[in-house]
Amino acid sequence: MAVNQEIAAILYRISEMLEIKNIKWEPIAYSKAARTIESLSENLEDVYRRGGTKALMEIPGVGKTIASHIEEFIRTGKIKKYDELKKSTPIDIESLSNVEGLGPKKIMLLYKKLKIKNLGDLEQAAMEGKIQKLPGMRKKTEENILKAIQFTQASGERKLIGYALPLAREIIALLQKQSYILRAEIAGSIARRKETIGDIDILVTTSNPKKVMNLFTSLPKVKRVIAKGETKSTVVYEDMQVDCRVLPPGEFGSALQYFIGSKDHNVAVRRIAISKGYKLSEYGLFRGTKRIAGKTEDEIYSKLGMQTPPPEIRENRGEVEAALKHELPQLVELKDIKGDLHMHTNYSDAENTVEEMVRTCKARGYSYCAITDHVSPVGIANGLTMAKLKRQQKEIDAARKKLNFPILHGAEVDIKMDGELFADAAMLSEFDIVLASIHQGMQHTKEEMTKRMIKAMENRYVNIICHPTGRKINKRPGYELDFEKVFTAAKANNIFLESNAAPIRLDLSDVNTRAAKDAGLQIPIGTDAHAVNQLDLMEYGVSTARRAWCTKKDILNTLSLNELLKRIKR
Ligand code: DGT
Ligand code: CA
Ligand code: CA
Ligand code: ZN
Repeated sequence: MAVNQEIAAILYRISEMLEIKNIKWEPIAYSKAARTIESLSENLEDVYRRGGTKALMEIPGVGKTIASHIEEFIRTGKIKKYDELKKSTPIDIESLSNVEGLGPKKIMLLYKKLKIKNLGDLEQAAMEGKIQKLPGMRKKTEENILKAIQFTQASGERKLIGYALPLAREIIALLQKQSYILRAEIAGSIARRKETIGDIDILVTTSNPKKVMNLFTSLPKVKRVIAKGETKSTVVYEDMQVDCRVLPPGEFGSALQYFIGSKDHNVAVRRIAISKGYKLSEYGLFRGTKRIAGKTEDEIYSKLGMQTPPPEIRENRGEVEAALKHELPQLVELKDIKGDLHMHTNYSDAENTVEEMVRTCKARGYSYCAITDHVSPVGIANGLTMAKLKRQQKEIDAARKKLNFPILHGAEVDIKMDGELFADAAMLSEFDIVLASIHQGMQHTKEEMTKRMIKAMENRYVNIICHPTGRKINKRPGYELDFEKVFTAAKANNIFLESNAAPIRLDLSDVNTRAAKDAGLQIPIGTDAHAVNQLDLMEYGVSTARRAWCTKKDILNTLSLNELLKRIKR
């Protein structure tokens, strides 16, 4: 979705929720602004970059409050008011308004008369013929609702790993609390840490399958039970479909091997099994009818003469061959990361102070960090000016002493259309480390974008290019680059290409990270944290690096501070 459409959709939802709360006037203001924005020809991000909230307020129907919501969305990808309203509204408006033909008026009616809060309630009421009896509803409305529910459920897009993994862990924790559950593990694409997830797969061994199925289908966040069987059930948990399978302990390893996937990996492994006279399935590794392995994955891979590949690389991209030769790489781990090189504070567009960010880095066990606030065209993202920079220097110095922790004073500087930076040498020379990013003007050709990026790399103050392709997963593909040229220029100028750990970006992607590594580049992983809790996103950067076959030495910020400083010197 383009940003205008995304913002308009949220404003509509705010309007609907306010209306359901019986609030006067405000809903009209929100829906009016949403309508204008929907049909606006200029991109809101561009409007904002051109003239900040002032320019936004020139859009008809956009006042101070809505302009500040738009600003918030552009900076953080969220609108707090929306999240708060969602929390305080008993009705799942988001899903209900996705049903064609249901507007706020009808949703409110359904809630008042039939206590309908979510899609499950709606479907039930429609099937029982209760909806056609309401004023203004007809038999046809009811039929349409049932059809629309089916479509809504079928067309749900893939979710970001950053959304899916915490949900999966939450379910595992709830299952593991039960004494009758011996093991509960995540399988499927989440185990492989793919950037997007279709559905969550969970495997369980238990002394009591029936109890597990009852528990799983009645977990607090289950919105709908799609199927409930003796050993397999499927539910919609929050906004995700989840499969849960119960297995006997003797098959747990073979089931894990099968359901972790990927399908392509499994096909290749099964071929190895056949070539050795075995048969491999989710039920075990068999010679004839005799099961010779199945309890653990290691047992199976070892009988096949293979190492067990870490789930992140099971994509049939060479791991099967390497495992047969016992030449799998020792992949980088979260504990190898010595510091985070990309984070923001309240000096630009983030929430926390320098001290709060640094304290959290220290508590994570890092041995250094870099504070990298925005230097952007005037007024945008509230970036650093020379005066602010000087103040920040003092504050960072004080934090270094107070917390006894090494802090690199860095900046994230915008790359202009012509490849020049939005900061001059006088400013750039003040920093210990300089990150450069493209945040605007991404609609140019591959050649132009490549040229622009290489120009920025040639700037002698730059060390790291952030989120190099500018993609946002499920939102925009990012611009194209001639990677061969970019890698060559990076090496020639001692520039590093970031692997941005924010789940919406994961940029470089796994595939591009692997290409960069193969070209001989070391990769810095940065969280781009805009609040202390986002420093936790490091794990997604690490899993992407693992999917790219990176070892510890392939990752720049596994170096000690001294080594790092030597390494980035230009
Ligand atoms: P997703 O859910 O689309 O993000 O991706 P996965 O990989 O989790 O796929 P899913 O949930 O359909 O199936 C889980 C795993 O089960 C998959 O990674 C491999 C295995 N699997 C599923 N269907 C097949 C199949 O037809 N053949 C083989 N060999 N394995 C399969
Ligand atoms: Ca799955
Ligand atoms: Ca599945
Ligand atoms: Zn940033």
